[in-house]
Amino acid sequence: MTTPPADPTATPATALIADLVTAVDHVGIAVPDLDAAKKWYADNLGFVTLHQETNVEQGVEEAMIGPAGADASGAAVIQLLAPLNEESTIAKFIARSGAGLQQLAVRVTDVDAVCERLTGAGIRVLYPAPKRGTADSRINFVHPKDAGGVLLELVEPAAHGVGH
Ligand code: KFV
Repeated sequence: MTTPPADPTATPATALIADLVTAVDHVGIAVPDLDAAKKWYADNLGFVTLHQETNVEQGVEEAMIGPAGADASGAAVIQLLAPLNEESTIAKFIARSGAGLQQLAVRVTDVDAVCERLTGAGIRVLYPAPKRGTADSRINFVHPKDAGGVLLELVEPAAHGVGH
């Protein structure tokens, strides 16, 4: 069964940030060994590495993986997150919960406006101003305690990128 593309004009205008959210961008998985995780997804799902970088501020070596072409189409992908050091939020996460799903990220058109609206509604975002994310995106996070137990990332892609 195929699902028809969503009609943006059909989105209820009453939702807090509905007009600013365009897609599920990625799910982030905390992994202790990036190369081993990439190999597992390549060997079993045929996923390729679409992008890889080190983000020192976030304490991660990360790889965006998915079906070939997922980056061009803007489809949701998987972000493998390995800790750079013991102080990394990913190291803390793995120590507490083990490897596994660490975050869900949604793509937004204006992360500043999103954060302003969320904060105004009493929903905690982690940073007073967005930080640099994957491929020069601008990111912030909703605290997991204010998002049903899920760390929710808000991603505004760089102007030169499709998504991710
Ligand atoms: N998911 C769900 N619950 C979580 C959680 C997570 N990822 N991390 C922490 N918690 C829960 C935790 O179990 C605890 O619950 C509570 O939140 C506070 O934990 O019922 P409990 O036991 O009280 P803390 O404060 O001990 O946790 P801590 O690890 O110190 O901080 C949590 C948090 C969310 C503030 C921290 O992980 C954070 O600042 N995360 C945002 C940055 C991040 O995750 N960076 C790595 C990914 S970089 C990335 O995604 C990039 C670069 N990108 O572009 O996409």
